[in-house]
Amino acid sequence: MTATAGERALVDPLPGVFPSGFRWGVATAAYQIEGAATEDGRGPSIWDTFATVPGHIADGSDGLVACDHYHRWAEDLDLLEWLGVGAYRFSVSWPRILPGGGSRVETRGLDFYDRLVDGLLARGIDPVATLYHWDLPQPLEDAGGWAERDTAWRFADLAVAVHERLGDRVSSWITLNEPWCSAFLGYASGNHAPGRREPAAALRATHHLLLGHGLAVAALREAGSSAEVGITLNLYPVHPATEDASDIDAARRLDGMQNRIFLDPVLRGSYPADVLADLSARGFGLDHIQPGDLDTISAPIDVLGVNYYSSFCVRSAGDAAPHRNRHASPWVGCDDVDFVSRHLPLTHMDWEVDPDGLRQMLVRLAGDYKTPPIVITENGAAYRDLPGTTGQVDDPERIQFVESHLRAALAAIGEGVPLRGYFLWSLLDNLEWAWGYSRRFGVVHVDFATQQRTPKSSAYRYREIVAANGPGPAL
Ligand code: IFM
Repeated sequence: MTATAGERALVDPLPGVFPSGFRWGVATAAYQIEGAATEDGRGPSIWDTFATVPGHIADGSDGLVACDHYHRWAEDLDLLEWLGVGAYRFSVSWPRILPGGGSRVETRGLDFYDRLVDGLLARGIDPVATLYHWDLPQPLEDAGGWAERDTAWRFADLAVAVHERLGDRVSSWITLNEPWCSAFLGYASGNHAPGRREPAAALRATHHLLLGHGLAVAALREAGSSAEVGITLNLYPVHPATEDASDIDAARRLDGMQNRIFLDPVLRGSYPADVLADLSARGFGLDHIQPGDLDTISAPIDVLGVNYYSSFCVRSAGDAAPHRNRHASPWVGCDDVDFVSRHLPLTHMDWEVDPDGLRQMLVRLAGDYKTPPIVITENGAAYRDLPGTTGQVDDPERIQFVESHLRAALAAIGEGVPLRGYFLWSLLDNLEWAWGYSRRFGVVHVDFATQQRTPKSSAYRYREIVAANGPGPAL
């Protein structure tokens, strides 16, 4: 494909062109990088509490210091400028801004994001702010957390408080990051904070997260915001392992609980009928879904954020489900669904690398839904990156991962998908939730003993790709 006016070719060896204005960025999240967990009036979040319980975080670590970004933010913004990205996706820490979970605003918390946003703009980088990336204030969890309806309104309060301070400079808002993780890892399997294993609460949390999204969209619009607003979902194509009807049904159910339970309410204003029927058949009550909620949830959005890491191949285990009694499956009602290896290359997370799954998911979204423009708000991989003898960090697997996924994104664009941007996860090695610091996703290596940052070879390569394609203005 040859670049036309207004388009620039992705540097060799990636053939193809990204549309003019395509947005190139990197992403992070507050709890994973900020540290300074008790500074400037920040209150405890569910992750601070969760991390105190032995066994919850694989390496026994916590977010007290993390990448010390709270103090080193200027150095980190310099890295962004060096990378040449046009946008930076960060999240605001709810317990820094509303430490008690109520309406008392901690201005020192807002001051931090004020400095960050000004620092980005001074470097010519668009701030993309995520309002919730999993760090619920602990007092709200003490009152029931996302399983309680009231939490949705508290989230809208956060949106208002942040918008009041930053709304004059932030032109892109993401309400929630990956509500699947908040609801299902947090409340069903308990692998994530708050560590509850209550499937019924996970379903309530799902709905209240979605409701919170809708209320936050409304609050931003009511505040007169002309910024683009969207939600970020972690989506996975789900393939049946065989043509057997039971495997096809297993794939349908898993797809329902991973993808459609979020996509349909937001983009169609209804829960998928088959998902509701499955849940009712399994005895789950649905009375938390109240009249009018779905209208709120399906308020028009300007952008759909897609986080893509892998795809799933599943089969029905029938009565032989090996994990059924060992640990709860996060996918409520899917304890009898087994994951089948396709012997694809694995990342350090043991996630199968399937770039074409990204193309498939994007094409499906554009075909099945009336989607607004789509942005890949996260894509990346963890590998065992170690500094070499001269201090350099070579990560050829990550380069291959990113390039292959960019090719898949280009293919999707070629098939008519309105894809407008790509944010690499992540700028820095950071606290990978229940894996602690043992899994490195950054294009910049962090030595957690010294906090020294070293761009990996993938950072140099991404810089080259961005330079060849242009950072692009806001959508
Ligand atoms: O680190 C996470 C991020 O917080 C949310 N999306 C997936 C990433 C890798 O697991």
